[in-house]
Amino acid sequence: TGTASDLDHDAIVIGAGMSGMFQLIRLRELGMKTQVFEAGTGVGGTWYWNRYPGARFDSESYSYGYSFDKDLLKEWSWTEHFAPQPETERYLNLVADKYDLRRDIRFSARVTAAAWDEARRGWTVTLEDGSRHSSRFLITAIGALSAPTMPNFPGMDEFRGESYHTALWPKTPVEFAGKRVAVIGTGASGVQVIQEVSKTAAQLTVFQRTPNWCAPLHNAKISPEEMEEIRSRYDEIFKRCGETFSCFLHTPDPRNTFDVTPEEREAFLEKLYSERGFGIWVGNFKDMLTNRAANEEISRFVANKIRQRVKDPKVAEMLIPKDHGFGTRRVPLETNYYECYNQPNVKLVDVRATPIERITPTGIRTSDAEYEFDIIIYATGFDALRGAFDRIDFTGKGGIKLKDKWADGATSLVGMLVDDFPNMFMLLGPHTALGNIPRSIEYNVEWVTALLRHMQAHGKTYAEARPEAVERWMAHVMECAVGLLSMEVDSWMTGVNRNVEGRQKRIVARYTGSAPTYRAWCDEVAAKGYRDLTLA
Ligand code: NA7
Repeated sequence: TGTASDLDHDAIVIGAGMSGMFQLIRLRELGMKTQVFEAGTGVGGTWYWNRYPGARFDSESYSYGYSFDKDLLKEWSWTEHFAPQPETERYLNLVADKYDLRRDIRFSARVTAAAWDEARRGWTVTLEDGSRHSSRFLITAIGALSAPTMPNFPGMDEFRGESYHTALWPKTPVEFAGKRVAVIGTGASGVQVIQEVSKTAAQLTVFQRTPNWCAPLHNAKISPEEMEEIRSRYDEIFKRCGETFSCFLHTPDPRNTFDVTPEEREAFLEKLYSERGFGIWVGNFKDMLTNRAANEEISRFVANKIRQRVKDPKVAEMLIPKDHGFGTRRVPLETNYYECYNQPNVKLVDVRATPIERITPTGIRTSDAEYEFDIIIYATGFDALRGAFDRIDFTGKGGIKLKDKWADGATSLVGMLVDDFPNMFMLLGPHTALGNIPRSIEYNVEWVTALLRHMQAHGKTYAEARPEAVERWMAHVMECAVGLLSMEVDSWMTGVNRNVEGRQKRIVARYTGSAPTYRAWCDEVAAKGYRDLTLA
């Protein structure tokens, strides 16, 4: 086994988003010489790349920020209940300044490969520029929704106007006034960008394949007085996020849909629809996402809201999902999204009825029409959860490729380790708890840090998940997904992306248990002295 002196660094972290930044802070506290590689030119990850107009949280801002630093909580003020992207990017830059993080981050440094080096007991990481860097530990902080995907329409390169993917948005402002704009995709990103572009574009045409069930965000400004009041409740806020199912301020109502009278039910749904944030999705009756009849109740309720909000009944029906129930895919939160379709400058095209045939030099051709555009916006999403892993050539013990190991779906121990990939820790790997993501990030960083501290204390330099522990964990992951209506629907949450080879079939792609259950499992691995890992 090599000594650390054979290696350039104690740890290499891939990515300088929320998880990479916090991990760097903790690694420094462990006294580890750390190098972070970041593909972008600045910190922020998701909030660096997704700078499209309208990008914002739909977790309450004060439940989303870092909780580990009390001074930071005192110092920073959110100005809206759901902060827009520029504010979050500013916040993350403030954190980078405060902790002087940039001196250990190399920007414009895209990692292309990482290989386990048995002889040196470490990792060799290759960058796009061909340079190689070695470390004892490798920590992936590469995000769960960070590998953007484009459709495969013929002619995409020939378009003479401007075209952008929402997650690869340029830093220079894009002007829509007087322009004819197309948006392809109506997921959470599409819904946000449509709301914004519709305000100024001369003509906005939305190409929709699958409508999603959207619900009102009810965003509002936070006054300085209100921010003081929120600040005084931070302990309570983060305690609550630690107890709820998916780390949001909202958590399922203990009642079942049919425990109450129809009047009570209607009143409860009305209340949720009128309240801020994800309550209607994750704070609804507890059987809403498992009981078909219950799901039909909420779907009917939201469908009627859409009918009330969209003037043209034909357009309203196009916007109402028919092939999946409310909440079985990610619910985009919106501000006047449905009302956009009442504007004379906004047109909705159903590409199931009239598929896009090609992108032309001047616009888009569908099976029945030719459209001219100045700008095409691809809001076509991500190769979620593991796409970012596939874009790096990870080689583990004995030359095994991560991509091959995961050919039938990712496997892991608590989403953070993979057998055959020693000393590699994934902060947002497949099967970590999702939901309000920074809460999971903080937990995972602390867990990895505690493991490293344990290794330091016991003089260990090697950690690998035991295959039988991976098997036990994966059985739990599979079991959690049984009976969920969301498992019957194509979405990034079930690992389906029709634009990507090998992502056509539904799988249990993510952890669907509760965050407290997830944490209890991870805590137990630690409490039992990491017996689920081979430490050497
Ligand atoms: P999503 O939710 O994956 O949405 C992508 C959208 O793009 C969705 O409406 C797709 O339709 C559509 N799409 C993708 N490819 C095509 C083609 N070829 N033709 C037409 N339409 C297409 O990504 P988002 O960025 O909105 O959100 C991802 C997550 O990030 C979100 O859940 C948040 O948690 C943050 P489809 O539904 O596949 O028919």
